[in-house]
Amino acid sequence: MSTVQGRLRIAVQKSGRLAERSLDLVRDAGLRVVKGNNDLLYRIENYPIDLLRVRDDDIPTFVADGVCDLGIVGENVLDEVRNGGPNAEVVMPLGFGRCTLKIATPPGLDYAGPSSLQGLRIATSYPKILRRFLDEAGVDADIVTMRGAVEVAPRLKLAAAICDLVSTGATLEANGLMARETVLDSQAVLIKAPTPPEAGLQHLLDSIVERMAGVVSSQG
Ligand code: PRT
Ligand code: ZN
Repeated sequence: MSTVQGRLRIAVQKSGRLAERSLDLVRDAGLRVVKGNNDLLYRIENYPIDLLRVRDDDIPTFVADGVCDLGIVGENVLDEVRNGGPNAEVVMPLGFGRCTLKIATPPGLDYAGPSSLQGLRIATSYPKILRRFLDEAGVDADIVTMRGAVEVAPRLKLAAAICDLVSTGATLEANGLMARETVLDSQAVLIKAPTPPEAGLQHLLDSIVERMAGVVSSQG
């Protein structure tokens, strides 16, 4: 390793639902994480690797641009951020962070399938994924993009329906909403840059991926 000039970078969520499990995976793969004095960057002390700790929304772009070599992010975010240019490649699903993007409405709405959404306003943090779903269903509806608190939109009359992530269903229930359609099943995935790492780091990258795969498969 002494001839290696650079360091690999792995993008992980700084704080939130994927943060802890992402660090666990890194540690279980044999990487010793040391917290630096810089909150954005953790160092791996036994390999030339750094963890870049960022908002999950930034991870697909960092990896697509090759600013980071690997990343851990939800399929929902990866899908929403995808654009026309070179994209990050999915290496493997990681078996955590499972959730489902669902369309939900108040129970009073007479619902007989996606066509019942025709002409309605739907609030979501995932406008691109929702638009694709509606287009495929041949439904023309208005999408209102909200960064958070999507579940309160119907009560505030901001929208007639929502499209939001669901795991236990407690949030929908607490807000008196009924799940109507599944738009996307999601879990955390390992992604990699479309371009190889700088010279000398490919072998390390391959071995990290291999060990992570071992950890994931041992967790069944
Ligand atoms: O700050 P940053 O941008 O990094 O984080 P964030 O706030 O955007 O995301 P975060 O930490 O909330 O979620 C990160 C990822 O975890 C998501 O992109 C999903 O891939 C995954 N995940 C798994 C979930 C959930 N389960 C989940 N239940 N993300 C969000 N939720 C929310 C949902 O939006 C709703 O508000 O939890 C609520 C519903 O949960 P239940 O259990 O009541 O159904
Ligand atoms: Zn986010």
